[in-house]
Amino acid sequence: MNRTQSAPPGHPRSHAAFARALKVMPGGVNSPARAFGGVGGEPLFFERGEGAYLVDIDGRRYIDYIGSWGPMILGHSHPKVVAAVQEAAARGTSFGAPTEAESELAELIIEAVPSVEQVRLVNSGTEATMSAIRLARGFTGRDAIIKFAGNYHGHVDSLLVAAGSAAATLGVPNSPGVTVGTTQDTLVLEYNDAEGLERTFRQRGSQIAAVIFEPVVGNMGCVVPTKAFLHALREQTTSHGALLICDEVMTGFRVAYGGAQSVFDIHPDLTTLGKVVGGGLPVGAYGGRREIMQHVLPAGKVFQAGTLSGNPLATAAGIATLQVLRDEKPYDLLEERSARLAAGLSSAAAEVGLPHSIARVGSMLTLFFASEPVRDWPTAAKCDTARYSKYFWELIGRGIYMPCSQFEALFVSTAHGEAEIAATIDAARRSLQALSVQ
Ligand code: HOZ
Repeated sequence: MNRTQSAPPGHPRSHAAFARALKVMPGGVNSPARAFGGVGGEPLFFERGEGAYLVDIDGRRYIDYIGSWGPMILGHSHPKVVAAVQEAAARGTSFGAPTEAESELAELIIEAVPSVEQVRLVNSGTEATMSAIRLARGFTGRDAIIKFAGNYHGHVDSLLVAAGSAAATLGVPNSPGVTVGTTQDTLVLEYNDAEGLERTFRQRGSQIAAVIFEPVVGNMGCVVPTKAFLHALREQTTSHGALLICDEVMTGFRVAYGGAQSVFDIHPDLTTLGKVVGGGLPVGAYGGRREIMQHVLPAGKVFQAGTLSGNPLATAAGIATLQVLRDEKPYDLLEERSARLAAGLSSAAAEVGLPHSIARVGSMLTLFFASEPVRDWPTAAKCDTARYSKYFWELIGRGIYMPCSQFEALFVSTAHGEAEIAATIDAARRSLQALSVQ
C-alpha cells in the first residue's frame, strides 16, 4: 500500500490512533476502501457526524462527500433516524424471531421498486449479491454468470474478478484466496459493450444463469450506462432464459426513490439493495419476481439465512430513512444541488486547463482526471490517479472530505445546502489552482 504521505500537520490524534489500530487490525482498518490506499498517507479518524459534516478526532470539521460510502442520504445523525434507533434499542436489539417491522421495511421496498414483488432482508450488500447469484443459479439450474469489469458487488468470491472499488484502487481486482474453481463460471465483459454481451450469449447462452450489473457504476467512479447497453442486457437475458440482476446497493433510493431502474426504465428479474435502505445501519436486501423469490428457503430450496437478518435496530433505521425520503421527496433538491456541484467542479478544472470529465446521475458524481469521458474500465484506468491524490489532500487541507480514490463516486446528501456546495466549489477551485502550479 502506498504510504508516501502521512497525515498532514494538525492531525496528531489521527496519527496516534492509526498507529494503535495498525497493531491490532490488518492495515489498521476494517475495510480497505477507507484506508487512503488510493491517495497515499494515513486515514483520518472520526469522532462524530452532524448533517453534511464530519468532525475528526483532532477537532477538524469537513464537508463530507463519502456519506459512509452512500447510506447517509439524509446526512449524519438525522433526528428521525436517531430517534427510531433509540426507540428500537430500548425494546431489544435482536430476537432472532420475526417482527412486524421487517414486513414494514419490505412493504416500503416493494412499493418503491416496481420490479420487486417479494424481498429478503440480509445484513449487507455483499450478502445481497451473494444470495441473488445463488438464487439465480438455483432457479435456472445453470452455473455461469456474467459480470462487468470495474463493477463491484461486494466481496463475494465468484464476483471478486476484475472488481472495482477498493479492489481496483489497491490493484487487486482478483484476490488471492479466490479459487479458480470459484471463478471459472464467472465471465467478465466490458461495461457498456452491448456487442460483447450479444457475442457471449451467442456462444454460451444456454449455460448462463444471470447477468449482474451496476445500473450506474459507482465503483470505478461514477459511470453512466448507454441505452443500447441497457437494452441488450434485458433483451439477451430474456431471449436466453437467464436472469437479469440489477445491483442497486449504491443506487437504490439514491438516484431516485425507485432506484436507477426507475430512472432508466430497466425491468430486472432480481434487484439487490443495501446502503440507503439501512439508513446507516447494516442492512442489505434482495428481491424480485415472486415466482423467483419463492425458491428461497423456507418457501423453496435455495438456502440463505442470517442470525441478525432483519434485526430491530437496522430495520428501524431503514424504515425511518425511507419514510423521510417517501414523504419529503427530496430528489429534485438533490438533483439541483448535485448539478450545481458538478458544474462548479467542472468549470474549476477547466479554468486551470486540467484535462477532466464529469459523470453524474442524481446525487452520485465523479470528477475524472481523464481527457475522455469514462464509459468502462479501460477508459477509467487511464485517469491520472496521482493528480487525484494531490487534489484529495488539497481538499482535506480546506475542510472537504472527498472519496479517497478516483474510483469511487461522491455522494451529496439532503444536508448539503447552498452554503456547503458553494464552499466546496470554492475549495476545489483553489485546490485545482494549487495543483496546476506544482
Ligand atoms: N462499497 C463501498 C464503495 N465502493 C466500499 C465500502 C467499503 O469497502 O468499505
